[in-house]
Amino acid sequence: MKPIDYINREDLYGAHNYHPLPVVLDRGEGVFVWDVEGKRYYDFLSAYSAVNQGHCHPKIINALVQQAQKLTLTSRAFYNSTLGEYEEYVTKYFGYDKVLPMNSGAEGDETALKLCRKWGYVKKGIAENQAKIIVCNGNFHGRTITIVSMSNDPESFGGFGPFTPGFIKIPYNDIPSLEKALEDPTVAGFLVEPIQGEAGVFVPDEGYLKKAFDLCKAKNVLFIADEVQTGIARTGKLLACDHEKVRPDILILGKALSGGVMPISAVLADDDIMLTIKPGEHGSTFGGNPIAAKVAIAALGVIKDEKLAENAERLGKIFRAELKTIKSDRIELIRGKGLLNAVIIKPKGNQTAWDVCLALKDNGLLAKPTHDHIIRFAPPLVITEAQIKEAAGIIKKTIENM
Ligand code: IF1
Repeated sequence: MKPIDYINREDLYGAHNYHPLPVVLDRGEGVFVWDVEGKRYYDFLSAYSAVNQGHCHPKIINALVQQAQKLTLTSRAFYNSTLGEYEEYVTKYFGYDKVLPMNSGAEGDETALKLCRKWGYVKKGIAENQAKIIVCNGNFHGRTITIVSMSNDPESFGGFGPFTPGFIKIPYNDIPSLEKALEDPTVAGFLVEPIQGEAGVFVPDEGYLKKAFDLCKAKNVLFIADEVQTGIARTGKLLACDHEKVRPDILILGKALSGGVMPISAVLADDDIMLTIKPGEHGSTFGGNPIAAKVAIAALGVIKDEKLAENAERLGKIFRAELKTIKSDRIELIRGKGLLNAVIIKPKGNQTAWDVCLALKDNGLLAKPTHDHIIRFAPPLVITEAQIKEAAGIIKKTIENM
């Protein structure tokens, strides 16, 4: 089969809810992926930051295989020998009393929303069905009906109404708007991405998260951080909130919690919040399954053992400095934190960021455009200094030649 045959088969039998770059991947190891013809690429998407630990990390794959041969799923109708081990590990790792395990990032966000509302009624005393949650324009929290109800991007919500009520939308990175929204006594929570990923790696002003957190505290409102994409070492700290020493009341994790091996998400909170949800009120068939438990322990272990937060912090600085040496009028702005970066491309004729990504692919580096004019660069965090310099060289050569 040729690459085009794989592409046509997906096109014929799969729903058309994606428009992938025309490359057919077959194998991955560390920072590299290979296509079906054996060509090697730097992976500068890392499956949207799920593969922070690198493709097929041997320690994570070993945990997966070992557990898969022993016990895969019990459901939560019974106790098992792995869930408690994971719950103890992950709560101590991030410093929370409790964890609620789910699968996808969207489920993590949905869980956090339910938890926040429940806390609002049980602890804050908000009248039944009145709880509101403040969200930010430009957000991306997933694809469910409730989550797209929070979105102001027509591509996400258009055609999918009616929507879930109970959200107040304010501009991101705007403290006065938050202050105003917080005047409503029925507000239970503020949900925020510490850096907006889908919006094009939009980094808020320094101090925004801390000020927002303090304002929430003053109004007895829960600060909920969606660190599904920014968390687990991606931005140069374990959590992006750590840059401002903010400890979210509710923390949502996903993606790299499994190192890209399977869908694993988690919501972390202290007892005062988490224990407002009682038996039977929330759950998931697969959430916290034995394979996920072992995989997540291994994936988090790799982050610490290989000092991936430190690596992301150091190499992120080198990467942005290298990109700034690109001599091209096509580059409008380079921004990011750690190894979550984006380049804003000025359109030239009818050439867009998509065309730049096609040229990068031809030169052996995979990245994905977002919003026509932004390219996200987020390699696995196991990348070395020599590799990041070589990759930056590919980007430089590609853009300068366009
Ligand atoms: C797709 C973007 C990235 C997320 C945050 C929750 C979720 C995501 C902050 C939901 C998911 C994804 C999903 C992916 C594209 C992608 C993405 F471009 F859309 F914004 F990563 F940058 N919170 N992000 O970023 O997690 O349910 O998917 O596990 O194809 O939709 P999920």
